[in-house]
Amino acid sequence: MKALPTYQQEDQTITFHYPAGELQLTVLTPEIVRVYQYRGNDGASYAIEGAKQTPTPFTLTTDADHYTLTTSALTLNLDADRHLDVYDAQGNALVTDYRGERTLLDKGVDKVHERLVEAEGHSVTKATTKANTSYYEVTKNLAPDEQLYGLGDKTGYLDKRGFEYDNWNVDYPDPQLEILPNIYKSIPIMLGLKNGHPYGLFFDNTYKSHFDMGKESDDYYFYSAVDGNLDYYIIGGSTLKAVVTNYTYLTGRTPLPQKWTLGYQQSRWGYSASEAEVQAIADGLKQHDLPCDAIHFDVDYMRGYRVFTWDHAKYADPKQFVASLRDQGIKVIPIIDPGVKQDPDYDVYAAGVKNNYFVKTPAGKVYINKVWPGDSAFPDFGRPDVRQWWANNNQFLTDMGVGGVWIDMNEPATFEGEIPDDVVFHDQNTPATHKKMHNVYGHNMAKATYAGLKAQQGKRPYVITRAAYAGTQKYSTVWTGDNRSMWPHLQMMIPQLCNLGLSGFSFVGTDIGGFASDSSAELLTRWIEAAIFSPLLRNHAAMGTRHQEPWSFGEPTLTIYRKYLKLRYRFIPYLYDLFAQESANGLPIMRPLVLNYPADSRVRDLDDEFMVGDTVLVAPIVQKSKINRTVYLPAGDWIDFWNNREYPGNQDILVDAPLDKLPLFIKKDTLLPWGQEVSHVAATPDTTMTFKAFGQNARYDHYQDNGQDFAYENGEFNRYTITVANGEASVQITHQGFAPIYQTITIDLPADAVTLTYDPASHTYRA
Ligand code: MIG
Repeated sequence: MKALPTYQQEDQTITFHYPAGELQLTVLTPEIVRVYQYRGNDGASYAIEGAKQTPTPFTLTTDADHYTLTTSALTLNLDADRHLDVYDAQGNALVTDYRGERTLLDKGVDKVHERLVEAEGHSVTKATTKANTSYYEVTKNLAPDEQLYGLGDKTGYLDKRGFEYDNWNVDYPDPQLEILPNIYKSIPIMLGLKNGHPYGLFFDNTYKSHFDMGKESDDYYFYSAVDGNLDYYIIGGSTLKAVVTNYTYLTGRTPLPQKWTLGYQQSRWGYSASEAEVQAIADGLKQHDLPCDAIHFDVDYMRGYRVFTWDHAKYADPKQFVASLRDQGIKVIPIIDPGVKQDPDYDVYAAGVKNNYFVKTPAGKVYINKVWPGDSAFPDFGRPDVRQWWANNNQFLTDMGVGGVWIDMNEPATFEGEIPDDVVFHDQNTPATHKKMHNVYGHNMAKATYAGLKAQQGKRPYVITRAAYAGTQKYSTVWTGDNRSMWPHLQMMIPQLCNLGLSGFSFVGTDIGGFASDSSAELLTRWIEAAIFSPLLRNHAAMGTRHQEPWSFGEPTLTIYRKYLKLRYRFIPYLYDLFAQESANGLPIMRPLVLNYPADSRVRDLDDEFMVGDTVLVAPIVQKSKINRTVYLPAGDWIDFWNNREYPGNQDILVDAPLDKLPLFIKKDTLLPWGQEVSHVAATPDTTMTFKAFGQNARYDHYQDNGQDFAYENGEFNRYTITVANGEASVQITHQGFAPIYQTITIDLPADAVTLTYDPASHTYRA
């Protein structure tokens, strides 16, 4: 038997001295343990900020052939061969090292044929071998009953098992189908259910890395990286929800957004080419009675695509125009790209050159590649001073009165080939490479933008980014980039947004109607229905595609679209409540059924239904020409939102869904806040709130604040508990800190409605 390595313990970190190198285990909390091996890479995490280690009791014991580290939630066995096996407190295996050799896939192709097939233009998926792609590998056992989730924005299905993915932020023009290994974001958190037991694994390495989620073999999954330290976190928790809460404890949570950001947003690449075109869209929305809170300005508003400029040839007085839209209830969200046009007469470029703010070639010249403005330089966002400069540049936009900033192309994407690996970027203040900093480029740009908006606006910053790394959720919302107007992309929206949610990204959305290619009346209709609960609700399309504004296809599209936008505004107080909870527990707004019902094997790979919070179940039509579908209802009783019909759960039901119907179910004994019918989210606080009861017994916690700034951090908010017991309604104020408290609260019961009035003397609500 091999001898166990010696070890040293310092506080909650134990360093094991293996002949092949040291391995460290650090107990951060009872449910989070870090596994670390220094491999020459210095620098701190971009995903994790601040000290996350809490004083945690644990024991370390020595058995004949392994050490055992035990916390109240996890048991880790580490043997003489560095194999690590992790169990939950009940002894169920969660994450255990695979002992065998990898069995490389045999595709049955000899070298001669491989060359022929490739010459004809087909790609041959080769086995990933140790030699060509990986610097190290972490290979874990797969159980026959094991599902894998998370991984951020990857294409495909809810259960990632059977697929492989890369972590390297890219802007591919190809349709984002399930065979694409990577798109814009790298969020290397995977969650698993092994024989029903939940766990998370977070690989904190910014270098290019690879996940094989049991594609190569049914017996194992593996993670490999081209460089970087071995640095991963084993995350336990008694439920899948607890794992998500623990992961977001580590990497952070989406902060409470401004309330209006939950409103509808209209966009198209091209609108902002003139004031008149934008005004026509605002007029169209108003004329067609479509509620809306924002219009996005794509690259056309700038002067020759120079960031932080506004083309005065197209806009007589941009500031005044932005103000006028604001008066019409519409906020402006301009786009900003990282590439700064190479033009010595342009102040942003000149300042960047003068202060050495741009990334450089190894020879020390400003690195230039082409993007929208032509030859451009790229800010070195890893550096704190560059982030501060970029934050300050946003003053140009905030002075204009914009509502938020949309950041794009920040993978970074370039037109003339990828930036070479060795271009000099900085990791904070230390020289590093593109190879190391690529995957956190968008993250750092988002962080800088957030800081600028926060300082300049004093409001909760609204940033929307395309590229991201784990932890970017603290600074920005995300959209899923350039999808297409095709049914597979509507289908993919559900698992993609659900997996983003499980990966810590709660404020997410897709381009409704599809970005590239031409939309159609039916596709747009089904898309707005399916997306109506996605936190980020934006219709966006590429220049040159068929118009897909809600009125573009005439009737019945317009009427149906309007019906769902109005429904969305009714649900905004609910979504806002979910964000108030999310900022404390990290649980996503839009979520797969498996998060709420992990014990139900029927929902572990369900791709065409999702839930909003714990009580709203959505089963959209995502296939062309369908007018009905089966809906799986999990445990409990369910009420059809449209006709109040009740169904027991644990069964599939067949539901009619003609073009204007989104199948929607509410769990029995639920209360939901029900917003007013408005055209824009009000800037003034509501004086009244309605709650709709589904069933005779329910309880609901509701949150209210000014919906805009950070005053809530000083206690300026109200919390209410609404209770319906045997059909009797009552309201308790559980926190009172926001002066404009509701004057009346109405509870819509199945049979009648009750209105309670606030009594300032007793701080209570009375009939
Ligand atoms: O190369 O700014 O994903 O939303 O409309 C295209 C133009 C650059 C890509 C974004 C898309 C945006 C477009 N941009």
